[in-house]
Amino acid sequence: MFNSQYLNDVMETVIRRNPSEPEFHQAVREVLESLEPVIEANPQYEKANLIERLVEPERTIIFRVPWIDDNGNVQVNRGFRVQFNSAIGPYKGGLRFHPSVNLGIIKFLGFEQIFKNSLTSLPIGGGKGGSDFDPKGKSDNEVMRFCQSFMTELAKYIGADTDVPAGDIGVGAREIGFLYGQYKRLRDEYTGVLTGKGLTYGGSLARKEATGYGLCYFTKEMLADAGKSFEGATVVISGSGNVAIYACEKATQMGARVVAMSDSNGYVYDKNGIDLAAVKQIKEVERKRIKEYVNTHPEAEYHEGCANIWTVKCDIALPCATQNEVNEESAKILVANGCYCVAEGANMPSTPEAIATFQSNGLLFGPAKAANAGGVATSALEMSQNSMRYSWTFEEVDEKLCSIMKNIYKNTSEAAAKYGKAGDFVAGANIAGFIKVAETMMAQGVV
Ligand code: NDP
Ligand code: 2IT
Repeated sequence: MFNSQYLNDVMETVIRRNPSEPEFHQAVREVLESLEPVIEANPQYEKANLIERLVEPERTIIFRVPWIDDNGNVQVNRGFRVQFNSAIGPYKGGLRFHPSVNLGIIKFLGFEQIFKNSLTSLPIGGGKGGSDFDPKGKSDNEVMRFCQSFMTELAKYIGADTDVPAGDIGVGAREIGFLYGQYKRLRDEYTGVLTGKGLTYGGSLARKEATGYGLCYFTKEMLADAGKSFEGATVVISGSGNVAIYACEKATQMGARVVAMSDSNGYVYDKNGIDLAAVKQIKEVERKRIKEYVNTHPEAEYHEGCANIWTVKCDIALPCATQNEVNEESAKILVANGCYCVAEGANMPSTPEAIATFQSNGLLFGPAKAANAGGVATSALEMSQNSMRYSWTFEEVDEKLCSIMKNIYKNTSEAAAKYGKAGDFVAGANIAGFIKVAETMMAQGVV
């Protein structure tokens, strides 16, 4: 329940109009809670029914994706693209291929993307898409046939100035390559319609590293404000995909010791510090399970059950796997073990109860919208380079990423303080992200 009747009404409408979408409700509720003081201070937003417009996607596309597997059988998946908000730029956001994907998950991701993209200060609107296709265990040819079928429909709705998808869970360089190849073939256009592209066909240096690196740049700022740093800290990172790997790389470069990483089956604990080259070999090259790590590192331990990674004692926790992977129980264990900082690489990895536990115990808490915005920010830099038909060096992109993350921390922290919630970066990120979108929507009229 909110103090504002208007926000209560909007929340009720969201639940009524979007039944069976608990993740979407969760993402909306968190943002509306943060916005209470903003709505109170700006009655023009309620008058223009701005919030009810904000929670309704501009366009939702759902489509059949038929493809033929290696045994000649016809398979059918469901494809989604939610074009949530284009106030400040073309829809921008990743594609997720995972069996758990459904409309509610894509909507929560697309909704959060609006505020995250606004926080980057770059001109990108919010969108998200994906499919319940599971790339795991599929051959490269099956993945290619799926991607070609998916893009055959999606191509009708996207474009370099309309909607620019990228990767997310299950969509990496291989998938982006197949998707791009099919788009180019269908449209006969060589444009920056996707980001995360390969370096030989318009990709940006440092995009692969950007989300994980950006997470560490943001966390470094947050720690510094509290007189702390990564130097000598023990870090636990969940996941072992794109975000987790490059978070591990940067945290290690910054002097931390990352002692645990996971996948959806379990986690590895290496008290000597994770050997990232081994993880890259297992996950990026061989596409195998994290438990393989102990075959080459007998001193490390493998434990079944990914949620138990939060029982590993650490100073800093970086959840980089998936939504709601840290619940209240895990949060309490982290607190009891002396963890003093949690920053989210994944989208919405902490449940509302977990966030409340972190904040009430005085931990530094960096919410996803701010902390993982480096990936999409670098995607926007890829779009700039594509428009210029030019590419910056790794160092140039990395430097821009670093300054964007510093700026996000500053704006988040200042917005929280301005609305009487100093140190509450959840409120700060939601408010700072919202203001730019809200002012733009007001300026553009009822659309
Ligand atoms: P990847 O597919 O590269 O890696 C995902 C990792 O998370 C894998 O280790 C995977 O394990 C694990 N994982 C996935 N689902 C679950 C689950 N249900 N339970 C436990 N572990 C799980 O994806 P990314 O690294 O790109 O994405 C990770 C998170 O970061 C997501 O929340 C994504 O939305 C977010 N994100 C990604 C960005 C990007 O640029 N890629 C940008 C911003 C946020 P397994 O192999 O067993 O499935
Ligand atoms: O959640 C995210 O911000 C992403 N998956 C990256 C999106 C993008 O367009 O680069």
